[in-house]
Amino acid sequence: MKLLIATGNSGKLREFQELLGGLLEGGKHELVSLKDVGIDAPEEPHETFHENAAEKARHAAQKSGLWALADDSGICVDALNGGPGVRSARFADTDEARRQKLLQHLSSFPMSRRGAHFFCAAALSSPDGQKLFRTEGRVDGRIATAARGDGGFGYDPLFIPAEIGTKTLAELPQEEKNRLSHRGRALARMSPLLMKLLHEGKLD
Ligand code: ITT
Repeated sequence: MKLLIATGNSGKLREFQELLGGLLEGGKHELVSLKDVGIDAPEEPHETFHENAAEKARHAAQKSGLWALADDSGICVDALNGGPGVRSARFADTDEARRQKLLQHLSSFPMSRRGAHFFCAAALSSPDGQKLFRTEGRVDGRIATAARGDGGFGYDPLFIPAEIGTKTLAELPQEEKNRLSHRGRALARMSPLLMKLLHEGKLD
């Protein structure tokens, strides 16, 4: 059985593969990417993470004829009224430019006013797009005053998880990020369904 991981973001794809690795052990399952099946990532026209995640999963499933798993995620900063939030990818053109822009917006804010969270809406669609399963996850923390660390991707060098306290997500080993991240939590909630799908080939 093949499961399509419907993302055009290589950092996310790597994390999906790591997070789903355990579920796939011992079975005849295969994770395939959008690149493998030659499908482009769809637009993200909606105002909520859940609607965008559903759109991405359905689009990829219907185009490929496979079950497809997608996420829509982003960083929500208290001092920016939850922004860039669902527009995190569109905040600037590159990861580096997005991090610089966020640091600039918060330059006058002390640590006590740099609260933020990462949010992930995950969606799993049946090949015909008729069945859709959704979960979500979040991790709370603060925005650092400068980028630190080489791990992860995107906004990770700026985000200090509350339960860690000092290091950014990009300074943690990848397994540690996966354990506490918004994506790790959303997929942990999806995993009973994924287990059933991968072992029985369908979901009711
Ligand atoms: P797909 O839609 O193809 O999956 P995308 O990068 O466009 O890829 P999103 O629309 O969900 O994905 O945008 C997410 C944005 O939030 C993007 O800028 C990411 O870098 C950032 N982001 C999401 N999860 C993150 C994480 O775990 N660590 C760092 N940044 C993250």
